[in-house]
Amino acid sequence: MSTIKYRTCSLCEAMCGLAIEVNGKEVLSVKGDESDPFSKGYICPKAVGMKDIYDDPDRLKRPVKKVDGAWVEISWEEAFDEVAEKLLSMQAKYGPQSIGIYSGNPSAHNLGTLLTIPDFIRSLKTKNRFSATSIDQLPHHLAAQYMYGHPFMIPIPDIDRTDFWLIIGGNPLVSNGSLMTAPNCRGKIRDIQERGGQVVVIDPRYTETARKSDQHHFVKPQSDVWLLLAMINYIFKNKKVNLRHLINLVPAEELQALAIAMQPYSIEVAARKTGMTVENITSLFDAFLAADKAVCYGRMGVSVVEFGSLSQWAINLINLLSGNVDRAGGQMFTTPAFEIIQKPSKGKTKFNRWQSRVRKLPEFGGELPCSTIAEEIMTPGEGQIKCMITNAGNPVLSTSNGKQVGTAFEQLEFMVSIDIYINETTQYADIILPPATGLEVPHYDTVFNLFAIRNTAKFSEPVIPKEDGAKYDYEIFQALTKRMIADELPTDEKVKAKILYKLGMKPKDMLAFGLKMGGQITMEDLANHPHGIDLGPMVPNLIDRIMTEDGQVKVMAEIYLKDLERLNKTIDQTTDGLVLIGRRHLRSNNSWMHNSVRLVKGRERCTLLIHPDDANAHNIVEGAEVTVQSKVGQVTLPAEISEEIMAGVVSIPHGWGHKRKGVKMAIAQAHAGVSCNDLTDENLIDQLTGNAAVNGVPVSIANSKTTKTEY
Ligand SMILES: Nc1nc2c(c(=O)[nH]1)N[C@H]1C(S)=C(S)[C@@H](COP(=O)(O)OP(=O)(O)OC[C@H]3O[C@@H](n4cnc5c(=O)[nH]c(N)nc54)[C@H](O)[C@@H]3O)O[C@H]1N2
Ligand SMILES: Nc1nc2c(c(=O)[nH]1)N[C@H]1C(S)=C(S)[C@@H](COP(=O)(O)OP(=O)(O)OC[C@H]3O[C@@H](n4cnc5c(=O)[nH]c(N)nc54)[C@H](O)[C@@H]3O)O[C@H]1N2
Ligand code: SF4
Ligand SMILES: [Mo]
Repeated sequence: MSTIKYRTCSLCEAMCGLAIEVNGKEVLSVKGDESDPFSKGYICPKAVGMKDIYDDPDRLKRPVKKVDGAWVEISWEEAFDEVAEKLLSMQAKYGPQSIGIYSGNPSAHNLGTLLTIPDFIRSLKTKNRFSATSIDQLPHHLAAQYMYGHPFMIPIPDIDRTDFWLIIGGNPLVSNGSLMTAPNCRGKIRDIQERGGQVVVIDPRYTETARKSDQHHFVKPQSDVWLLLAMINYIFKNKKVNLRHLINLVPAEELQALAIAMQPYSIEVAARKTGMTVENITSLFDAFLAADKAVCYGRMGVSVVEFGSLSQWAINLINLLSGNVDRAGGQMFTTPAFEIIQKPSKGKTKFNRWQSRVRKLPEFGGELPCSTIAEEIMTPGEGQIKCMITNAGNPVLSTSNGKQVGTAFEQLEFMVSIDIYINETTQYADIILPPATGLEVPHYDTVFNLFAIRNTAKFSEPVIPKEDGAKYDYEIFQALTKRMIADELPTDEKVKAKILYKLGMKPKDMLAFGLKMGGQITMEDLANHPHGIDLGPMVPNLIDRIMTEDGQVKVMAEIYLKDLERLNKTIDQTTDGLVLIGRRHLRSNNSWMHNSVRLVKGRERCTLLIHPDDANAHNIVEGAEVTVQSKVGQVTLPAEISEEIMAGVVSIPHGWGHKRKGVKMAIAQAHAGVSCNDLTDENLIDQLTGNAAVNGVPVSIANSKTTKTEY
């Protein structure tokens, strides 16, 4: 007999409610949960991918070890013992820095991982910690840290109540929002328009979101920062600063200094850099400032670029100065039931406390930029990484110059991956520890509720019990941590028992504790509401919550002023050749969901999107196999000629490139595509944070053939 179970989708940030029909261990259907107070029945095509992952014959269920080049199954105990033994011997032989760890995107969607991985990482004692954060959103964390006092105090656009939504370098119709958890962005845009508001998109591509917006402007990649700074200057020049209730939080002398610092950034310069006209820029600024409630939102197109930090700082400032922070319809701060923001101890800015060994890039939140992984493995000397752990990440496809990362992994003495597949990254591991995943895992979003446009809460029990002998991610981390610290435990039996008790706690119990501390809801409330609980819209709270040392919003910081100097040096810089940007597709999720037939079927998606003028200039015809080259590598893929991309810009989606020796994902390999990160350059970064710059990479066309070639 079949039953319906309710669960939050854990694939992207949108937290859609799913209604899943199961019969025992069989998944019959995946639909949207109409009663979910947040997503109200909305889902995207990826949701059904949850079933495909569950059913995937290529998914690993037991630990595997590489023996003479072949994978053999081993027991969990053997795997844990061997991994811990190897890690401890590395620590002893080369010192703790010899271990590197990279955590990928699904970690942020995994309650167990989030609550247990910190202990494991501490047990490694290494500073060589990396994650996908530094090829994604470091600029947002830096701006939150400097302006509001905590890296997670990222202000969220209140698109449910805004009248004017300015979207710069984001494609929420496809991505369903990022650092803005908002299911059904299509519906949200329609709602804004129906209440008389406007949506404006600024993007080098006429995107799916742009098509539904009221206005779209093409903009040259990497140039937005000039537009954003010009807007701040325009606000000052036209005396439009309106801090409303936050007036006492912003020191007047800082505002004055900011106004002076912004003076060089004119609309004329912005027009020259972006390719927009002076008239279009001026009317855009005027329309934004005339709206009662407006919000400027920028995502990957202004985060993973060379001036990502300045851009995200500027976006926060535009919202603040125009009176749109901590107010309905502007940028607001969430109050999740499980609060992960703790007041930082005074003066403890977790930024640049140490630097990477080779390139001296700054640490942020205890992590180093992932653009440094390969060099930290391949450059000999004290502190060289000799052993790597990857967890829920695929850096060979997802980080800059990924091919080089693969080459580096080949040189390691030992590598272990906690992952469900033998893919482009984990193929280099000596041991893979595969957790139960997706529908088999209990779920609560501790991270994405923090970024959600409305406060809600939902706990889901596993839809299907994990198989006998399978382990959750958290069980893997706990088993490894216990082994790592076994010899360091105190002799006092009572203290020892306490430490071990804490290390063995179930995520559900930790969640219960966290909710109790938050004081909004209990586990019992959650159990009584399988569709989720609505906790209402975001509310103004900044005056009470601000976490800077002096309780003031910091609009000026030395680090940004210094970075303006770096920007100013590029004022006369022009690009002659083509520049590469990325794109996402509704049926793709970064690099790891291409092993589902229904998600990869249809027209080839890993194409080189190129403008007709550029295609003509290079004698490229539709479908021709084009070899694109950058400073670090080349790829060959079919051309898709379209005016939806700006002239001078080409686009390749990331997350493809599955045809590599050693990968064991049959469907993905049959729809392989190429990896755009074989073109992105690990030296192209946002210098301030070390965040990768994968949008705006200079490339050239090396070759084009009209006949299709195999790759
Ligand atoms: N050029 C370019 N590069 C980009 C981007 C871009 O826009 N352009 N985007 C960047 C962004 S925003 C991100 S977030 C990163 C993502 O980069 P990564 O996080 O490195 O890559 P993913 O593709 O998310 O890989 C997820 C991995 O987790 C595994 N996995 C899935 N479920 C589970 C689970 O339950 N447990 C465990 N242990 N493993 C699991 C999958 O098999 C896969 O190996 O890519 C970045 N790279
Ligand atoms: N379907 C699907 N959904 C996803 C994901 C996925 O892989 N697939 N990944 C998830 C993850 S991990 C993340 S972080 C989010 C990302 O969410 P988004 O940021 O909304 O997604 P992107 O498609 O990367 O959008 C970036 C946009 O910036 C534009 N762009 C590129 N360079 C520039 C530039 O220099 N200036 C401007 N103004 N625009 C530029 C691109 O054309 C693109 O439209 O999506 C999440 N949701
Ligand atoms: S939008 Fe994201 S959360 Fe919603 S169903 Fe699709 S993948 Fe899942
Ligand atoms: Mo991301």
